[in-house]
Amino acid sequence: MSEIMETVSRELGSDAVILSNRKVRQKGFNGLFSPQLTEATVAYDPQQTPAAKNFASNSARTWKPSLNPTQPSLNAPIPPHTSSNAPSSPSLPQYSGIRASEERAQKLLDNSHEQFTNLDRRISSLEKILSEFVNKFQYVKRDITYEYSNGVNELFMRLVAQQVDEALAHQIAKETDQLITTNPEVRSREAMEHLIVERLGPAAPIIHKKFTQKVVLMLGPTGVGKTTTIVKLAAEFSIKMKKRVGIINTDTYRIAAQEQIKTYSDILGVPLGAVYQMSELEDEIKKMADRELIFIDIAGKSPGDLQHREDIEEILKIARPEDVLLCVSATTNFSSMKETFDSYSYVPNYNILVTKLDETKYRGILLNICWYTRKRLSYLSIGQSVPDDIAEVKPSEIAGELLKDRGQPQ
Ligand SMILES: Nc1nc2c(ncn2[C@@H]2O[C@H](COP(=O)(O)OP(=O)(O)OP(=O)(O)O)[C@@H](O)[C@H]2O)c(=O)[nH]1
Ligand SMILES: [Mg+2]
Repeated sequence: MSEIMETVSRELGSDAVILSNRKVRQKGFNGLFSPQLTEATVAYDPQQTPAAKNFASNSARTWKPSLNPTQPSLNAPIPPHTSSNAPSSPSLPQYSGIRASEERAQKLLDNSHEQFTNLDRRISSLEKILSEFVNKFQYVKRDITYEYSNGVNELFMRLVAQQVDEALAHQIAKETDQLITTNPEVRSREAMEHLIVERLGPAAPIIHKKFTQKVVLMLGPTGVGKTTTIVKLAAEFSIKMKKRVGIINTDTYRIAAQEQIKTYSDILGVPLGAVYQMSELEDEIKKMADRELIFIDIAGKSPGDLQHREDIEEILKIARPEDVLLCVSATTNFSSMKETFDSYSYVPNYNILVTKLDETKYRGILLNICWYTRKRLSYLSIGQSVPDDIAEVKPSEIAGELLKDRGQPQ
């Protein structure tokens, strides 16, 4: 090493730096018998060694001095780059090395570090963009793997865009494919519409038979629109269908709730019974012996509330409602809605009334509900206006809405 240092200093100037060194053997058979060599990589500033300027454009090279320091070019593996303009010095040995002073090397290192950091940043941002892109088109990719035929793909996309559960949309698309394969005369849209209508099942509005009394119980989570819907239905049956209607309110511990339903029943001219304790329910029903339709309203509570469940079970036992309507809001996401349905599983039989459809443009939730619960839809509430904003369920219209061409998905 001391020989090398001496040679480097002499040949390349005192600023030259030895970057690394290692023991090597001469290549080939002779190398087995020759002594070990030391290979050094040296950096120096070509500006300070004018004679070496003609090497400046070359990349890093190694210099292998021989055992004899006076012949440093003996093992130089790379011939020096020569330029007709560049001065050559016969006194300089043919060596190679990184041509930069220590500061210059440091500067280069700093620069490249900065460049790497920038590059790293740009790669990270590209990665982000790419992963967003992949996420966005994931369902398209999954869809493509199914390769539905004859425009079924397009219809499938419309279902998903309407927030039909993807698993359900696939089921329907597959069945549509099978249907049009076995019945080539049927168009894909017709086939899919048929399958949707089948899944929605027939609507289940309240049907009142003459000379009978029917009790209708309205259930559902807090604030979904139970009371408002009862008032709409009471108006529909009393004003339009000329039925004798009564309302029993069991939501009596909230003054506001009592006032709300009292105001409406006064306007409609419909008698209102109030139940403060479940033991009073039977008497209140008896008081309404002349009523053809009795609607029972209950307080909104979390469906998991045990007292609430006991109260409902008590009402079911005493009032024996022929129709139970479970009220859910279309603005609730499907996962939370499933929880609601699960928590009312103790109710033996009910139909579903969906409110607040005016607050969402998606109709997929209606199909999801029927698919998940296997229950039927009774009415749709489509606004706050009493008594107008209530509509009967028309499965073919819902299917039409779900498959409507709305142009390019956003
Ligand atoms: N946009 C819209 N609002 C509705 C609809 N139905 C009810 N509402 C509104 O929802 C709010 C709650 O309605 P309520 O009828 O008091 O709901 P509830 O289920 O009886 O509430 P609780 O008794 O507190 O559980 C009110 O502001 C209603 O006007 C509907 O179809 N669309
Ligand atoms: Mg209410």
